[in-house]
Amino acid sequence: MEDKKEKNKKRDSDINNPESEDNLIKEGYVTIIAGPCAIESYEQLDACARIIKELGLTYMRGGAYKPRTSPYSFQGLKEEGLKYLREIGEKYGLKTVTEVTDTENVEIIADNVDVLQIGTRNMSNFALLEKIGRVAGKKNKKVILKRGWASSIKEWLLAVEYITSNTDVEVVLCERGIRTFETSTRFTLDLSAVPVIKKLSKLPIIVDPSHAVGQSDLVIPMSRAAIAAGADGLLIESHINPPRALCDGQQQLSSDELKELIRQLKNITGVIGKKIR
Ligand SMILES: [Mn+2]
Repeated sequence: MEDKKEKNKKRDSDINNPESEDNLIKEGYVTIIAGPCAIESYEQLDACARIIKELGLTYMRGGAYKPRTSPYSFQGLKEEGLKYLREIGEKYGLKTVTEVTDTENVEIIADNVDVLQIGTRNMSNFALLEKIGRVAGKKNKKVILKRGWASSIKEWLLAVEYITSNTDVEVVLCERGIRTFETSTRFTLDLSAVPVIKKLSKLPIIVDPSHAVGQSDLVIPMSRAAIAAGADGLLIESHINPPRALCDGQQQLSSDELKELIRQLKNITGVIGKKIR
């Protein structure tokens, strides 16, 4: 572990180079990545992007390939969704994040977005992690690695090594809740992971409260807590019309709720000496 800490330390100094606008995580900033669970149409994503830009944010998320628990659920617009994400990202000057679900779609996703996200179901898919590391390194893309919902922090940090084994690529961890006996939230958001990761490694860590709690009214308080705990950013699901969303409607913030979230977070970031981007 010691060698890796040194390696991550070195990488961290590159990542936090305040001169670089290209970094997903910047020192002194909280990076808020907002956007819909799934890209449903050009118009839907365009309307989401307009709000995100108005709020002064830098990154937009949107799912094109959707790994769903049920094979009968909406599976995403796939290549068509990637095209919308790229076009709308360019239109508004927003950087883009989407999930990679399979070794088959790594290249096409890397050709269309800025950040490749690895979901909770794939944290232990080591062939996929290695391929994403290789492709992201070659094409100069960033990687978000979500924690497996039944994975320990040690297993999570070891998964990073599969991504970085053959390449030097910016990896950002994302805590998204773990499975416990508690049923009043979708998962249990393990916010202690934030300071633990800060203690064990030099990797940046963001928090996804949306999938952790699974209910939109709990997203704002847990977002506040995540930032106060030292998270470098948030991954937030937001939708122009959550009740009509094709997936995860109950946990996506409406445009007004997203605005309220940013307003409240500015109070916290002001106190801890950071800015929102
Ligand atoms: Mn979702």
